[in-house]
Amino acid sequence: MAIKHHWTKEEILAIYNKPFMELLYEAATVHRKHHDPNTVQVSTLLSIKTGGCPEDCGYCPQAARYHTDIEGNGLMSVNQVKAQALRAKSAGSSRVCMGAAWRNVKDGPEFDDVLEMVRTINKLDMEVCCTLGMLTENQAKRLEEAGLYAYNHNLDTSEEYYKEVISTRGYEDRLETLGNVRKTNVTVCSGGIIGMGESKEDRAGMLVALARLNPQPESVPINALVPVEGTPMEEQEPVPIWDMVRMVATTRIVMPETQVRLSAGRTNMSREGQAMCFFAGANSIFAGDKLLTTPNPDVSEDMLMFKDLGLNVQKPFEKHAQRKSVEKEEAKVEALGEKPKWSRPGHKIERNLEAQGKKVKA
Ligand code: SAM
Ligand code: DTB
Ligand code: SF4
Repeated sequence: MAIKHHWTKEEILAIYNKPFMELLYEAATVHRKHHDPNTVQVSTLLSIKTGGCPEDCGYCPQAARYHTDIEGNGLMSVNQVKAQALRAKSAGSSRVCMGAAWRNVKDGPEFDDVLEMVRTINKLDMEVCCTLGMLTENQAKRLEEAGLYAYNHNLDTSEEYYKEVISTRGYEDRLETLGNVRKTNVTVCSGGIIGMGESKEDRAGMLVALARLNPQPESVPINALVPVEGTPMEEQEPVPIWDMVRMVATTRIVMPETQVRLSAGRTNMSREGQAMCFFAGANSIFAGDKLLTTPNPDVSEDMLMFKDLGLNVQKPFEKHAQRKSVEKEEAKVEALGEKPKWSRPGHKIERNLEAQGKKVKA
C-alpha cells in the first residue's frame, strides 16, 4: 500500500479532532494492518554525557543556562556503557539509545569513544541508537560504519512554534541533520513533545513535517513534557491523557509503518491511559527507572502491565528483518522488470539493489 506523504495541516487537524471513539477505532485499524498489535518494542535510554549543554531548549534540564538540580557528568567510558547495556538487555530491552547533551558532534577522541560504544553494544546483539545533536554527513557515515541502527533527532514541535522554544538553532538545522542521516542506512527516529504550550495546530504542524519526509521516520517518539524546576517550562500544566492518545492515534494514521514510541511522561499516565495509547498505535516504550535525567516507571511495573495486557516484547532487529524480506520481494519484482510499488526514492532498498548490480528504475 502506498504511503501518503502530502498531508496538509488541515487534514491532520481534522483527524486529531475526530470524535474520540472514531479516532481510536481508525488508528487501531491502521495499526493492525501494518503491525502486530500485541508486540511492543522496549528501548533503554542511557545518558552518556549529562548536562552543560550550550543550547537553550526551553524544556530541557540539561541546558547549562538553566539552574536545574541535575548532576552533570563528562562522557561515560566504553566499559561503563557496556555494563549498562548488559543490564538493559537482561531487563528485556532490545535497543539502547545513548544520549549526549551536545549541540553537535565534534570530531575527536570523544566521538571516537562513542563509535567504540556503538561497536560494543552491537556485539551484544542489541540495536544501538544515538542522539548526539547535529551531525555532518561524514559523521553520520562513520556512525553507520560502526553499526548504528538508529539516530534520534527530534523536530519537537511545528516550525512556527519552534522559535518560541529554542533560539540557538533553527528548524532547518534539524532537517539538515535528518537529511544527513538519510544518506546512510541508519534508520531515522524523530518526533517531538506535547505540553509545551503549543496549539493543536502546532501539533498537526509537527506531524505534517514528519509525515512529509520521504521515507517517513522509522520511529517517532511522542513525549509529554516533563516540566523540570529551573527550566522556562517548569510551570506547564500536565498533558491530559486524552491529548496523548489523540497525538499517538493521529501519528499512527499519518505514518502507518512507523514505530510510534510512548516516550517521556509515562510516570504521569495510568496503566489504563497507556493501554489506550497502545490500542491507538503506540508500539514502543522507553523502559528503565530513568529517562535521561528524569524518572520513568519501574521496569517490573512495566513488565506487569505487559503481562496484564498480553503484550510481547519485540526482539532486536525484528523490524529490520521485516524490511529485509521487503527487499527480497523488491529484488524479485525488479528481476521481472517492473517498478516495485513500495519503492522509496533514495531508500536503502534501492541502494541495496544498486549494490547488487541491479538497475533502479526512475
Ligand atoms: N542534545 C541532543 C538533541 O537535542 O537532539 C540529544 C538529547 S535531547 C535531551 C533529546 C530529546 O529529549 C529532545 O529533542 C526532546 O524531545 C527530549 N526532551 C528533553 N527534555 C525533555 C523534557 N523535559 N520533557 C520531554 N522531553 C524532553
Ligand atoms: C526522545 O524523544 N525522548 C527521549 C529520547 N528521545 C532521547 C528523551 C526524553 C528526555 C526526558 C527528559 C530527561 O529525562 O532529561
Ligand atoms: Fe542540549 Fe539537546 Fe537539551 Fe537542547 S535538548 S539543551 S540540545 S541536550
